[in-house]
Amino acid sequence: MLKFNPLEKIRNFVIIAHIDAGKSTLADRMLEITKTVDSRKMKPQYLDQLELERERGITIKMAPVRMKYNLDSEEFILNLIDTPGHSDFSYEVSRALAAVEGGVLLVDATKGIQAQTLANFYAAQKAGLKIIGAINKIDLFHPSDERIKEIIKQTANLINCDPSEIHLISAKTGQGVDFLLQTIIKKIPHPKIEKNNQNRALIFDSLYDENKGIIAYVRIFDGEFTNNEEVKLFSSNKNFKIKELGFFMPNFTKSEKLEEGDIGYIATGLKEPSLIHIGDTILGKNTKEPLAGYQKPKPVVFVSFYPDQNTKFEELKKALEKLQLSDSALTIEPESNDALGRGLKIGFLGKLHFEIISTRLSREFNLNFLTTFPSIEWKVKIGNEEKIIYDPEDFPDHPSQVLQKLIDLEILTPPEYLNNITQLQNTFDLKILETKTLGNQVLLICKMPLLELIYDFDDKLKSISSGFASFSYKLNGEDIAYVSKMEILVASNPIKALTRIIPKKNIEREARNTVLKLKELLPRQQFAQAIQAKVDGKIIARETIPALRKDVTGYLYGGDRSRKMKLWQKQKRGKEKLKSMARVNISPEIFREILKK
Ligand SMILES: Nc1nc2c(ncn2[C@@H]2O[C@H](COP(=O)(O)OP(=O)(O)OP(=O)(O)O)[C@@H](O)[C@H]2O)c(=O)[nH]1
Ligand SMILES: [Mg+2]
Repeated sequence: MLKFNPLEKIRNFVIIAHIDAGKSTLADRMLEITKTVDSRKMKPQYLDQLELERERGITIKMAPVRMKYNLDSEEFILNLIDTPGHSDFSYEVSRALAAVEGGVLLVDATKGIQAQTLANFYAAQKAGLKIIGAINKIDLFHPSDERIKEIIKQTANLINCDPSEIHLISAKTGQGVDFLLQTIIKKIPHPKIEKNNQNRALIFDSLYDENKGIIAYVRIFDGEFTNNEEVKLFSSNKNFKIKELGFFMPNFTKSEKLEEGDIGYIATGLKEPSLIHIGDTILGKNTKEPLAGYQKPKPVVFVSFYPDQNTKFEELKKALEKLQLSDSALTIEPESNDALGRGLKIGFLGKLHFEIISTRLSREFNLNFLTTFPSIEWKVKIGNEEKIIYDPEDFPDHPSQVLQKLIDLEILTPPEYLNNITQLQNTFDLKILETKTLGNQVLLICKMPLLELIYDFDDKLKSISSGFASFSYKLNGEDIAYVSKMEILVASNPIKALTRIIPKKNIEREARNTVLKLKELLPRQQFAQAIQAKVDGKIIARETIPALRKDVTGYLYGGDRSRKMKLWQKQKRGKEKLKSMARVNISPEIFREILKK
């Protein structure tokens, strides 16, 4: 008699797509069909559990969930990982890809194939996954609509399958989702053992828990793990006893053991974040060799964080390290500044990533802090010395040469917006190198300085194309940059957080725009205050913030009001005042306003 192999009953898969294609909504229908979540508890985008995910209507974290489904009176285990679509969170996607055997590539019927559809598809293909194509939001179309036929054709072309294999679904109404689940079982291969007699788990994500310590999200590749077992972390060479293990249902649900092919969690009881590395292997009995880990992404946006008011440096550091456990794309390095003291230089994968972390730090950890202006990495030469500058404040006045990073950019658009996109070359330092046709869309191959992504390139591209054009990019090469440092002075005192690096050719215009915007954004005081932009020792733009009306110090400073008033009164002239101006807290929203072209 054939030995029953439990691996054959498991399917591990991701849902991948461009932002807003309906991945989390599709996950909702799967949770319902498989009765994983009680219908009374169901809410839209159920797996988006972070407060910020719900507020912004986007997925930030990947979310694993274990479901059960009966097909031909056999019960299958379906481990689904929902992924984010925004490119700032693409590291979440790539880690999820390494934990599964297959994926559903979702295409939004109202948009067709988009830039992240392509980027995610190629990443999944490289990871060797079996891909099933599905066109979502079909409820918005008549079945015979020509546009749908075209999207089916293009999706089939991309995946290299027959158009008849592309699923037509509505994550909203549930149409076609049951059939999709059956295809997942039939077409996605079941997990296979990598090595016999080994016990290995890949850590693809983690989370900090006050009681259980660090919880590792794992894919068991070989062998099994049981409660209370002594195991070891490969890279930190740290032994620990498994405190608890189990599955995502989608909440943590205890079990006795995790077996090969499973996706689940292991509570380590460890409290020290530096011991757990994403991509590390947990080694069980008789096991020495690790699994292949991940290539870490390169951060592109840098912001320094300094503790403020009652917040201590150590608290800020600990909070960031806890966030890093569940957001391993973050990089953290200590830093210090004359006026601001000890701080941390944080590397992000984009502007949105920075905004999210900044908001989580103040909301979830209740911390007060100041940040510098979001910056990219500048390679600066002064004489023979070469330095990498991340904080605009450190930028020298007369460098002999400055190098900046460039990106290869791919823009995918319906042809009717081609003209508008070409016009973007007037606003941004964008060079369109080549245009190709891709089905009924146009693919533009472009080059652009990375700096332009800090501005509102993404929003502008979206608005000039009614949301139809999309882009993806990768870092590639560097070029000489002609840039200068611009400082902003309020009542003659420089505000550190507003110092930034700007291309010389735009500097007059940027200076004017910035002081005009700040005039609106900064609070008024008892007396009229000059607001000035200074470059190379010269004031090149000036506005006046009119006097009072009412005191709105709150806009400028975080924290409690009576405290602020005391601070305000205590504030002395001269050095004291200069220091306090250096400590002005600028919110990510103000940065975003200033960065609009
Ligand atoms: N009409 C219609 N709307 C849908 C369908 N699926 C999703 N939507 C809507 O599309 C929007 C985005 O849905 P989400 O499920 O959050 O999309 P997502 O792909 O998870 O987005 P990210 O995780 O941020 O990349 C929401 O407003 C959904 O209600 C569908 O089948 N039909
Ligand atoms: Mg989502």
